[in-house]
Amino acid sequence: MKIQDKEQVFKSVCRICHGGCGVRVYVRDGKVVRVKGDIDSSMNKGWMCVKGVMSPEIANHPDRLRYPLKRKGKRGSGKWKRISWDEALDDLSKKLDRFRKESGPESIALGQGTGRHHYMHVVRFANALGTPNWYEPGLAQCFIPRITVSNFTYGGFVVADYYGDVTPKCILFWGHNPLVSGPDGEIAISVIRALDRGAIGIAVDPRRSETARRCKQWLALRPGTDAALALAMIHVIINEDIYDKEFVDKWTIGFKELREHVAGFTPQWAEGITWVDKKDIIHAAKTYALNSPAVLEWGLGIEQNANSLQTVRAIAILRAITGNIDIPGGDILGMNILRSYPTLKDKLPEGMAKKRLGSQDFKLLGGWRAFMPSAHIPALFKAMRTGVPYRVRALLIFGNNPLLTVANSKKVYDSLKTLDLLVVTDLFMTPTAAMADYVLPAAFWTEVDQVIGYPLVVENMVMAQQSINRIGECRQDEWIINEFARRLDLPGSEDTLEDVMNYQLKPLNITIDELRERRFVYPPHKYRKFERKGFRTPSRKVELFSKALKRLGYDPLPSFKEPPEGPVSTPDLAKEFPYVLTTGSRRLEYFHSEHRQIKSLRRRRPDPQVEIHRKVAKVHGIKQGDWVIISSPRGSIKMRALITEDINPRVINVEHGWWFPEMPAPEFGVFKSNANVLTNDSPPYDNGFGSYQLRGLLCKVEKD
Ligand SMILES: Nc1nc2c(c(=O)[nH]1)N[C@H]1C(S)=C(S)[C@@H](COP(=O)(O)OP(=O)(O)OC[C@H]3O[C@@H](n4cnc5c(=O)[nH]c(N)nc54)[C@H](O)[C@@H]3O)O[C@H]1N2
Ligand SMILES: Nc1nc2c(c(=O)[nH]1)N[C@H]1C(S)=C(S)[C@@H](COP(=O)(O)OP(=O)(O)OC[C@H]3O[C@@H](n4cnc5c(=O)[nH]c(N)nc54)[C@H](O)[C@@H]3O)O[C@H]1N2
Ligand code: SF4
Ligand SMILES: [Mo]
Repeated sequence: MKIQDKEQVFKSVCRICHGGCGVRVYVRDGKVVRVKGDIDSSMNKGWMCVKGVMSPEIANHPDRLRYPLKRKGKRGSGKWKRISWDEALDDLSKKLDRFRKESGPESIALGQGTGRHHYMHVVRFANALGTPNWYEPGLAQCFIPRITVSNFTYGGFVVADYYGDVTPKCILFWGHNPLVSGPDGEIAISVIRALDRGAIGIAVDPRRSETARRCKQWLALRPGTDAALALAMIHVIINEDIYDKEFVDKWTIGFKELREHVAGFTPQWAEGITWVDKKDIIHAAKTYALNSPAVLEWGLGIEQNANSLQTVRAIAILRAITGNIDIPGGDILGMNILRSYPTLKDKLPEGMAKKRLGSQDFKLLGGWRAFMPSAHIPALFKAMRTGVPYRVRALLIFGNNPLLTVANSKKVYDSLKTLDLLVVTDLFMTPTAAMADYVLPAAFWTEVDQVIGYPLVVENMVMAQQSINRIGECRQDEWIINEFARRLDLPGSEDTLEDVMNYQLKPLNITIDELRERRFVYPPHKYRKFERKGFRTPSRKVELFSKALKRLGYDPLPSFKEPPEGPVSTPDLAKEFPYVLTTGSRRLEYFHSEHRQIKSLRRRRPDPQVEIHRKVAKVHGIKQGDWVIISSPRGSIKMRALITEDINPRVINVEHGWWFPEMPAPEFGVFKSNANVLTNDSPPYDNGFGSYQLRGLLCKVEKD
């Protein structure tokens, strides 16, 4: 056997999703040939999801971008010229320098996707470059409401405790399907183990999701009405006197105000709004309150609406009045063992924060009280199209596919067309990349170095991901950003990625080299941290009534608001579009708009699917597997019918992220089955975060 034929094994961490599955990566001739779950990893004990297992097919796919490309001919002509990294970086740095001198750094926007290794490095780049305008398509629609509300209410973000000796007795899954959409705070296997050990599951979800199928109770509510359900559950728990009195007395403020506030929010009231039977509301509230320790697994279902702040607040309060915070087997506050990423926020020039698009309107997304101030996407894309309040000339994207993942895709298309410069860094030629002037090839997870704080935001443990091999001229996004920073002589450009990782690891007293050796650091978890110094809120208690929110001009106690588009708010529209539309529930095989070109995954799920209740399918003469036209006031798309009993009969669910790599460039069928052709980016938005409705809109269906 020749020496190079030998298989080498490396230990690392899969990062196709936000997860942290410990893995063994088998490499032959510099190529990843196999990835296996690592039996020694306390996280996943050898388990992996199907995407992770298919990593070699993704890593070595013939369509992977391998070299920097520059557009030849007209934008979107699909003609490219291969260029060197030096040429790409030199050209682009000159252009960026010109834009910032001619039109100010705010005319350059940075875009990125969800929770990737380079996330905070893009924020660092924005600050160093001096632009306040960076965005991510999640944020207002994903995670920022949960993080911000947790910070205001309990002084820190919480995650379910599946890691200690105590198993939760009850798991309330609220708009979350962790058996498939793992993970933000857990991997599916942890949830499965807890359910197997007897935790009682309750699911609040218009669909009987994979997770809901494992639950004792399924509340099939009307999308977008979660706040009403949560308020009624608070009402029941207080009225039935089953709240945790000791915790409430000692560790909360505003209970009296809350009690008065929810007096009218009866299960009867909520039944009319949510379409959930009042008996089921009472039963769910009692089960959750009487089975401590309980965890509340909240997901996207509660954020993708125009009342995200108060919806998330109402649900957050449930944890507090039942005393389930930071106890073994409950929802635990983070250990936050890393030093925060050096984002160079003090380098953003004075006055720039005020120029951040949308920051004046949505203080919790873009203002000074924001967790991680970013631009409001509809405001940013509008500025591209209209030049109001100023022109946005360039957009540099690091791993985001806005044509698929931002609301109202046709408007996104019109916005991108107006740019003087569009640069996309990605693994593959996506429909968004095909519109670019320059396309840069990104590194896959086996080609990346990273310090991972896990779970997201709470950082109870730290793991190392290591670059194992290299494909073509692909480069890690942080390297690309550092090369721009060096050429533009930006602050911080002297720091290498290694320096940044070592900076993060300082509190643990280890270096990145040592972490790679040890693979992870997982200090014993400390519970009831609040008993020493209180909660990290102004009152040092859980703030059921939030004075801080009141001062910012928001309701200090949560309320329900009808979704702006829906059968109640827009009854005339509902005559033409009689069903409530929800979008985006995840599939195991795909991560958002990714993986449609990966044959082993596509084979398992070849077509986009629309979930329709059996009774509705019958009314419209739709049979299993038929192509169906789904229309909203914004447009129409086609998907195959998945006829089921596992959905509220008045609700239609469509997958998101669908494009067809096998269809002709440059569009790759981007408007054919794309959920965001149906969604709306127009006001009204949530008044704190600027969230738009991706769930709870109106639609109609007909056979194609
Ligand atoms: N209708 C509807 N729309 C939604 C949602 C919904 O539920 N419904 N969900 C929203 C949510 S929660 C989110 S978070 C967003 C996600 O939105 P995006 O982050 O835009 O989604 P992805 O398709 O995962 O990622 C975009 C691109 O990143 C590339 N990529 C992967 N890894 C890397 C890397 O390391 N470097 C670089 N440079 N590129 C990489 C992928 O190939 C892909 O083309 O979508 C949002 N859009
Ligand atoms: N395989 C895979 N895993 C992923 C992702 C992926 O694309 N693929 N994306 C990652 C990202 S960025 C995120 S944010 C997470 C999201 O993961 P989750 O938070 O689990 O989000 P979803 O699966 O989109 O939706 C969860 C459930 O909400 C239900 N739902 C829809 N509308 C409503 C509503 O109005 N109210 C309530 N209560 N429920 C509703 C849906 O039917 C669905 O079952 O997943 C992450 N993990
Ligand atoms: S859940 Fe799947 S994609 Fe996510 S880290 Fe684990 S194996 Fe990778
Ligand atoms: Mo997300």
